[in-house]
This record gives sequence, structure tokens and C-alpha cells, in this order.
Amino acid sequence: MKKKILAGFIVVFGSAALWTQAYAQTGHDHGAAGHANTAQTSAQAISSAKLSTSLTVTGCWIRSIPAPAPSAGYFVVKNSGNNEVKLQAASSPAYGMIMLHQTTQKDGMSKMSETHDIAIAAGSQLEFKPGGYHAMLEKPVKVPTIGSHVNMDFLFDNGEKASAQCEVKAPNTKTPMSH
Ligand SMILES: [Cu+2]
Repeated sequence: MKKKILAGFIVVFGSAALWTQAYAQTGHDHGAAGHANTAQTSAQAISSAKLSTSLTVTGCWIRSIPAPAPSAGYFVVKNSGNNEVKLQAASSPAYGMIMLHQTTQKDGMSKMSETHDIAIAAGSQLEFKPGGYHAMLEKPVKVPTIGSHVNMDFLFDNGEKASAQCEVKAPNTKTPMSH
């Protein structure tokens, strides 16, 4: 009996470790149902959150990528409040799922990973930009045309949200300043 329980534990633990490994390797291929549920929950939480007076998102732009490949969104989050906040999630009517990602460099290789609770200190701002933090935009409802704007909402851990209009730019756009 004891042996059976132990064996069961090893199986569960083993598959969790395998899953984590598989997840790390697939990068953008997030087909898992758990992620879809999380995205849905945050979309609901964002729509009922109250618009913040101290947290703003500006300069938002989206790199237009042909579907079904995921696209990325970049912006500046500014916290003019007196407390540190954490960015928890983003949502947009134009995308079925948005995740917060961070690109890191290791041994000359660029790699993206999902990230949660990105802290923005009181009175400071954080730039989401190519090669760093970004919003990963998946499952486009339809591919937005270059030059159009897409609405995006951002949820913070204090229960407030910020809203931005993101300009859709050409796939080869490198910096927010180039048009
Ligand atoms: Cu990414």
C-alpha cells in the first residue's frame, strides 16, 4: 500500500517536471487549456476593475505580424502613486489571449518566458520594449491593419486598471519612435 502511494507520487511529480520542461522548450506554443482559462479570468477581472488615476500606459504600439503567429505589444507603464504596484495582466478585444513576457539573453541566445507581477516602484516608470518586457498577443480576432489602433487594458495588483490605444506598426519596426 505504502509503495503504491509512493509510486503514484513519483508519476505525478515526474509528469509535472516533464510538463514544465516541455513548456519551457515550446516557447510560444501555449495550447494548454489552463492558460486559456487564466486569460479569460483576467479579461473578466480587467473589465470590472476601476480605471486608475495614478497608473497610466502610454506610447503603446503593436508589431503587426501575419496570423497565426503571435504578435507583441510595447508601451510605457507609469506609476505616479505613492505605492509600488505590480502589473498582473493585459487584455484586448482584438486578441484572444495576452501574456506578459520577458526576453532575456543567455549565452548569446535570446529567449522569451512568461512573467507575472511585474513591479513598478512608486513614482517611477517601466518601459516595455523589444528585447525586454513585452505583451505577447495571441489568437488575433482578425489581423489589425497597419496604422490602425487597438485598445488594450492593463490590470494591476491594487485592483485598478489602465487603458491604452496601441498603434499597429509594420513588422520590421524596431523602436517606438520609427514610423
Ligand atoms: Cu514573447
